[in-house]
Amino acid sequence: MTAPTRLRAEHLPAALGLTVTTPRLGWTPPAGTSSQTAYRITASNGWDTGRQESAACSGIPYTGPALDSRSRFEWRVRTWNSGEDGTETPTGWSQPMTVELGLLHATDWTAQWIGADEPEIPAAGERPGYAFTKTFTLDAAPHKARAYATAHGIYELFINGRRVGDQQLTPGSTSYNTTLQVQAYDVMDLLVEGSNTVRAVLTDGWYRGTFGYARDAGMYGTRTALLAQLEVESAAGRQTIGTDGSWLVSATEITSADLMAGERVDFRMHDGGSTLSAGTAPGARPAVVRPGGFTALTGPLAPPTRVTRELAPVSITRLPNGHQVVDFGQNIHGWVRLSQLGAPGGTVTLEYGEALGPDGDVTRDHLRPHNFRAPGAFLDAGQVDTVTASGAPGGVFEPRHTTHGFQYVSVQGLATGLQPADISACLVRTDLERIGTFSCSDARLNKLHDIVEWSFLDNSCEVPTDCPQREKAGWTGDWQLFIPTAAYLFDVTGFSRKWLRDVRADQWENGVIANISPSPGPAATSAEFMAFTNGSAGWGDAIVIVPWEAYLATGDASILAENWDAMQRWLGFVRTTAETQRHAARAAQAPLPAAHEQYLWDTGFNFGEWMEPGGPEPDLFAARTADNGIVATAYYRHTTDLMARIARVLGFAGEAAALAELSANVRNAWETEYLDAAGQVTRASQANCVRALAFDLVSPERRATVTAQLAGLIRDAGTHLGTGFLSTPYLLPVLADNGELDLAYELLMQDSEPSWLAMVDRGATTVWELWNGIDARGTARQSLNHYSKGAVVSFLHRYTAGLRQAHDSAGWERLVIEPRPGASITSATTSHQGPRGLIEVAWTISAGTAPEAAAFEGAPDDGVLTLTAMIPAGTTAEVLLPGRAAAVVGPGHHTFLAAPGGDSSQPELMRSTL
Ligand code: RAM
Repeated sequence: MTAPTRLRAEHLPAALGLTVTTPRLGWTPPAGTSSQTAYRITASNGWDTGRQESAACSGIPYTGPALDSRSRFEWRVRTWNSGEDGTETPTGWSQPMTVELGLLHATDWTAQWIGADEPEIPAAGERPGYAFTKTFTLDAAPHKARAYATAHGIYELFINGRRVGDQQLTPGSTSYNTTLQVQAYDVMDLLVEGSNTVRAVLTDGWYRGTFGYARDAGMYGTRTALLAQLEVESAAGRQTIGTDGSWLVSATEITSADLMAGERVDFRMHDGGSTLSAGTAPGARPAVVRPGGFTALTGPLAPPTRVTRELAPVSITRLPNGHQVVDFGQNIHGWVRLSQLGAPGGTVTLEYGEALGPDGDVTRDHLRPHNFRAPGAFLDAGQVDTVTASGAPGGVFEPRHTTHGFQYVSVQGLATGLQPADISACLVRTDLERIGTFSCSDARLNKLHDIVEWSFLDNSCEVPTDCPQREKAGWTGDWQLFIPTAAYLFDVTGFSRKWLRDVRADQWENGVIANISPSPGPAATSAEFMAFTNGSAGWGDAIVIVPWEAYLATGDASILAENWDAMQRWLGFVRTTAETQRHAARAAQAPLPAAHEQYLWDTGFNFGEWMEPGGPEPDLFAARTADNGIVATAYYRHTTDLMARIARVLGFAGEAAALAELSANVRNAWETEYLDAAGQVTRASQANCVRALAFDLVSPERRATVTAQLAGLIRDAGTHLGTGFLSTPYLLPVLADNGELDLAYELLMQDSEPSWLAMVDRGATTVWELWNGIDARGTARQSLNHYSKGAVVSFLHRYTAGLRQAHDSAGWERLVIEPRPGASITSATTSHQGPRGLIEVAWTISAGTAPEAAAFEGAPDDGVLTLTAMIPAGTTAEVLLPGRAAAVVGPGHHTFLAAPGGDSSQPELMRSTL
């Protein structure tokens, strides 16, 4: 019997340690049903909703007995669905999902914050890991045991020599001043009656290690600390073992660990604590109890970080200098696992990089940031680990307290020849579920899709990052550009909610959204630009665009509600800036402002389009006073337009009307200021034309002129794109939507620089920050792993394969299926696991002689397009095929035939089954 599947609590597939007392539940209706008419939830704690007449399958608030710390229940759901003939049938009960709460109150903690006494703290990047150990006795075998742990730093927990859980980089990255995640673990299987040893290893991590472009250290504090509490239930009652002054602190084999610099391990210092079941380490001393708060502690909102994949080397090359260069064939984020450690006492160095220099060895030169403390100089790129073997058999090096972005590792100081089985690359990332796929008949486009996915896999560790090596930072602009693409391919709901919580926490008093979240605020960073560049159009607007996209993906309006206040404060900053400031150049031209100027945002720092191909090196200091009004005002329009729609969703009718009016005024101001009498964009660039069309900045009658201008600029550039960060995602869609589909495909298939396929042809395995990240001479420039330009693959999903949501649909309730074939592509297929179930679209074009074509009356010479679509329960799809009237279909499998350039009045619906 069918049953609902994919049960979720707070959008999470596993819910241990939640700290919300009314978790919202959801499920996916069974395939093969047309719509849900009612549901019933029952739970192990007696909660029973009874039959609820409702089509809702997500966002169902828990309404059972009050939940408190440690509360646990298993819930199941069954639904009633209407079948093909309209009759109602019940489903079976779903598999159960367990929800368990963590510790909700400060008073739940008997544990104390502890740390190591550090009479002298080594320089940042040189700081060792500490072990905290406690041996205790359990009077009886446990029947339930939980560990709750967090840290100021990065911790790993071991019980009786076995690692607790498979999460990495715990407690994860958040804005620590306001939010610190606590992990809850089921540790029953690790404990025994009698003597047990719990041990934690603690390093600097994001809390006090170096981090980001400027390599600042100590951003959240100068002392690391651990908080852990074990709660064990047995026949002897409940026993709690919490961190306190009775724990012992000792040195570890980690002689230094830093997220940017790398990790050094000397296995001769290994005290056995992670593998011995009992005993205290030599040189151990009592831990120091630190004052530490409990208010920032919280459970998970996002899935945890794990090693989700391992890659074997594709080649190992020994260079004349003895270095062995391992190529994993793929740019990846994480670390290596190395089991060939060399002679006892000898040190092996691992240098990680994305590119090779002319000597065939790893180069990190292109990843070195400017040193703002010494203008003209550069900082070290970091990413170097060392390991010293002890000679004990079975030693494995896996630096779990740092991460790197790399395709290659130069292994130095190892006399033995490395074999492929000796080393692998571990992908470390938030364990996001894949929910979308795409492929088509063109191998290079499939490769492009693949490298874009990899860039996201590599930049989704804890927060959406700009790049996994040089900065690893949660840049707002990058995520607002890429979330529509990411949300199609992966479930990024919890991941985005977690990040938005930091974005809100990091918002400035005046409404400015910090460029990077999590971040401790500009006062904690040394580089001047880290302060004045905040508040840029296209970056700050992430507070509006990201919740909006997460809402569209899920239909969960609470994501909008959570961020509404922060959106308003951001808009307040933009609006005040626009209304009270005029750009100096404008003021010099005319002392009195024209009426429309109150709607122009043309002052303050703006990144502008950022990284246009062939453009000058970005000058942040010049951008401080430059007039970027044409970009910033466009975002002012876009943000007010989205906020008007958001207000409508939230039921704020008055605000919606006011925002729509403001948005219309900004739009008119943009048109007045930035279009000339002939209707051309005055600051002619592809980016500005794209925005004019994408953000609806020009009157309908002027769109054709701007489209022609954009097409002209593209042709003038030899049919090459000329866009940078902000407008690249919109480039092909606006062409396709404005009658230039063929030109969109010409750009997509262009393979000379700048283009996406030039990256593919030059061997990219991830998307580059610069269009010429590897230039024609083969030299690497800047990061080779920035996903933003990869947002183009949304075009493949939405236009090539032809699956998108209807304009005002959220949660994939109403679909539009409209394949827009081009570029000699003969087939495409895409799938998306939406909140209501799996959506699949596939089409092929077969020649006029193929059987499908023969069956198709009047089969034209250019073949027949066969489209199949699977539509989940509770969903409708409008099917638009070339030259045919729209057809609306509901749940089920459908097959259509059409002529790619046909002119019949109806799509031929061949088959439909539920
Ligand atoms: C770079 C980052 C990021 C971008 C900013 C403006 O340093 O890598 O991608 O958003 O600059």
